[in-house]
Amino acid sequence: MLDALTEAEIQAYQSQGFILRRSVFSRVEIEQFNAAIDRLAADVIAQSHEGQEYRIDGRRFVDLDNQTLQFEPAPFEQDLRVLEPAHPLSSAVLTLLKDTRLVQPMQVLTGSDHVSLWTDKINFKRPGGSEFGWHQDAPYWMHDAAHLTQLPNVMVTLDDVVPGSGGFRVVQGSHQAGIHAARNDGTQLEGFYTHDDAVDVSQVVEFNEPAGSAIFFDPFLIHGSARNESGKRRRALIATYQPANLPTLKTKQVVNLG
Ligand SMILES: O=C(O)CCC(=O)C(=O)O
Repeated sequence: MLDALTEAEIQAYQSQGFILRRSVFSRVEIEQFNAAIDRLAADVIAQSHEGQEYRIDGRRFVDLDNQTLQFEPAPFEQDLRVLEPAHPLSSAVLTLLKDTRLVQPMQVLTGSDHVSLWTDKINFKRPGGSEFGWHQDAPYWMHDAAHLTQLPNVMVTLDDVVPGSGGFRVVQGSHQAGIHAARNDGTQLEGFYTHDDAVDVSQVVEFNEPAGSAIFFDPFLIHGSARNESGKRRRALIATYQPANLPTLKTKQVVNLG
């Protein structure tokens, strides 16, 4: 169990709600992965006219088979912001999700000898790409999952993240207070975003880490990121694991990972 979590990491996860492992994947591994997901993005964008388009809070979405494509707001409405789930379309994604460097920590965090996939997505965050408002994942999933506490996430950074490029941020310790108050600003998604008053800014941690780093985080942890003000992309994979033999969020297929 070379990649399993140490006692200190498990304690940090419990108290702060996250664990950072820097440079878990090599530059060569990440370059190959990025080439695959860039091809994937080009393919789904080319097919997106076949899907069902709709708008939420003015932003463009397309449902294409089992995938949801979320586009950037104007002026980048032709550019993909998020693709979820990515694994059915990409063997590179599935291979990464099965890697022991992710699976072994997830066996510990789910409290299960074997794990399966709940959901996965690629965030593309182009230069000028939009922010992710403060939110917790648990409220999104509470109507689909009875095992909310066994849905740990991991973000794998796919580009070097530097200040200004919209690094992933968390509010450490915020997972301990259950579901926090939601925004009430009249938007369609207000119920899914955390109210500003519930965000203790003194506890914010931002991850400006090299490509290939892994941030494991609790499904109740408040997280988000700022707009990408840099001239470079800030891509990331976010995947959520669960105990083995359970169906995924979107396709309802069982995807056992190890
Ligand atoms: O990519 C990010 O910076 C945050 C993403 C996120 O929180 C999400 O996709 O739910």
